[in-house]
Amino acid sequence: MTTLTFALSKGRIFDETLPLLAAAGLHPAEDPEQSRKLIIGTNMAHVSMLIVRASDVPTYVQYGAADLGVAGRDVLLEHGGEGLYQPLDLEIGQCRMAVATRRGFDWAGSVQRGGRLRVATKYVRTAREHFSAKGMHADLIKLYGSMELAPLTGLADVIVDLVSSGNTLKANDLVAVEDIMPISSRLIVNPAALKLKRDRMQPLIAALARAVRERRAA
Ligand code: PRT
Ligand code: MG
Repeated sequence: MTTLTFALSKGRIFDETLPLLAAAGLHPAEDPEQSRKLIIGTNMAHVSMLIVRASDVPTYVQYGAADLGVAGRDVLLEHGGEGLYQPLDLEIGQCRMAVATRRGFDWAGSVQRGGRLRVATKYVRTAREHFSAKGMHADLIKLYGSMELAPLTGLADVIVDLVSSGNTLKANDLVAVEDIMPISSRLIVNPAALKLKRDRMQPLIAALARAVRERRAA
């Protein structure tokens, strides 16, 4: 019997994917926030879940260590998307990728001058493409967390980060000066698994697509 492994990250992706999975009839046997298990069974004997870090989900699926998964568009752009089929926008984890600066930073002037900018971000690839398309020279500084601190400490002039409510920026005296793109989470699938496990995969993808449509209509 073919089995399916589904890679998910804890936190907002898991929480927001759960109702879609439930609508597709799939229920994890444990709560990953409570359990230390990294492989979690489900009510469907042939489906199990892998709990991995958000930025590792595309890697697991690309190499076939997981058959499918859920990843943010931000994460997929940094990964590059090689070896991944992306059949469905799940419309969860919605936010936007934006450029932010310290309140009072002369962003308009610096764009006009086309000068050098120091940019701190976790999203180096996306940031590089964005500034190069604007014809601006960006010195990129890779960070792994709390980008908001960079402009406050003089590490960078601007950051490229995700913004949802805007509360984090506000609390740190930062302002979004430019939107780069809207972000949401996508279903990603290993192309070989899609072929070899089509009988198991197709009904699950179809059920998730239906759940997304129903959620949108609600
Ligand atoms: O935590 P870890 O380093 O393991 O990974 P991660 O931080 O990438 O994972 P997680 O679970 O925090 O985020 C998973 C995915 O959720 C991301 O890849 C995005 O696609 C999506 N998502 C949606 C967000 C946000 N909204 C979001 N607001 N991810 C992060 N944020 C952060 C943002 O970086 C900023 O620090 O929340 C803060 C801003 O929020 P507001 O509401 O104050 O504007
Ligand atoms: Mg996080």
